[in-house]
Order: sequence, then structure tokens, then C-alpha cells
Amino acid sequence: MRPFHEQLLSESKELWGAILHHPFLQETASGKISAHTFKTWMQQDFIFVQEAIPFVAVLLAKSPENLRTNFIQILSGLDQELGLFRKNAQAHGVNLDNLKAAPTCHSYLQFLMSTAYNCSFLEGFTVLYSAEKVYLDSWMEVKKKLKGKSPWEEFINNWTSQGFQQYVDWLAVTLDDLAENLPLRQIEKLRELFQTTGRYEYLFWEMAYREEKWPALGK
Ligand code: MP5
Repeated sequence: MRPFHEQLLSESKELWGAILHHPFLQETASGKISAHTFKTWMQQDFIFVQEAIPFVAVLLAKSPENLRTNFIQILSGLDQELGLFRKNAQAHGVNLDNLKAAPTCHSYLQFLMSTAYNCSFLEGFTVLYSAEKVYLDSWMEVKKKLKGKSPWEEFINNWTSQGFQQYVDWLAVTLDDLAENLPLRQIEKLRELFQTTGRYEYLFWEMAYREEKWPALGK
């Protein structure tokens, strides 16, 4: 039988295609993306990575003992990634203080935290795999189509590095192991969470590209 993570990906082909063809990624690769739009993503993703720390920490608390070391490493990686954002923000004059999550970023983070707290470890793990796989594939697409030198190179390199690819491969095979012999009802729940996460990822590029904002209706 096909590994579970491959089944998930093959069921999400259309969604993945839409993500990879998103103008945010295509224009980042071609160099057409406006600096303002890219900086909007930078700010929102900084918030996302900051809040991914408690998400992963709750998964760590629920994780089987043999996976704890991996989760400690994931947490440390996230902390280092915040440094990458701070360094690039300074270089490009981007403010990272007192940011407010835009509506999509806000709901995606609510979804992550509610999955971490209210669902099983495996359900949270599936969400983590989906989010990381989207980032690997998205930035790989940018790298593949890249024309010339990009001012956003450090971000492209971060999510296309060998270390990141190995980490996402590890998530995939670990998910396959954990999902083995699971009752169909539970498999269905994992499928749904995988897809929902992928849809939020699509919306995240949309949010950045359209520079989504809360309506200005008073405080
Ligand atoms: C990731 C991210 C990847 N930074 N932002 C979104 C919206 N989705 C996925 O996570 P990480 O922890 O930066 O590798």
C-alpha cells in the first residue's frame, strides 16, 4: 500500500497546484513582487513563527517519549528562525514590534492552538506535517523558477535547505508510522486536518499578496 503521506498529497493535488501557482510565489521567483507586499508577508510570518512555538510546545507535551528529542529540536529551530526574521527585518527596514495578526493569520493560529489543545497528538502532528510540507514545496517552487539574485534569498534558502528537507521527510515517515493500522474514522479526521491546514496555507499567501487588513471600524 502507498505510504499514508503520499495518499494525503495525492488527494490534495489540486490544492497544492493552486498553492504553488500562487502569484505571491511566482512573483517572488520572477522578482516582480513589490517590496511592500513581501514585507507584509514577513511581518505576518514573524507572528506565525512566534506563535508556532506554543503550538509545537503543546505537541511536545503530548508526544510519545521517543519523539521528545525531535520536538525539542523543532522548538530550537523555530527560535533560530525568529533570528532570521529579525536580521532580515533590520536589513530591509521592516518593523517587527507590536504587530497585529491579519484576519487569516489570526484564524490560522487559532486553528493551530485549538488543534494542539483539543485534538490528539497524531492529529496535531498531521497539521504540523501539512504546514511544513507546504513551506518546503512553496519555497522549492520559488527556487526552481528564480530569475537572478533575490533580495529575499535568505528566506528562500531557509526553507529549501537540506536540513529542512530532511526534517520534512522525517515528519512524513513518522506520520506514516503513527497512522499505521488506525481505524478509518480516525484516518478520515487526519485527512480533513491535513486539507484544512493546506487551505489555510493557500489563504496565507492570499493574505500577504492582497495585504489583507481588518476593517477599520473603530477600536
Ligand atoms: C511555515 C511558516 C513553516 N513559517 N509559515 C506558515 C504560514 N506556514 C508554515 O513553519 P516553520 O516553522 O517556519 O518551518
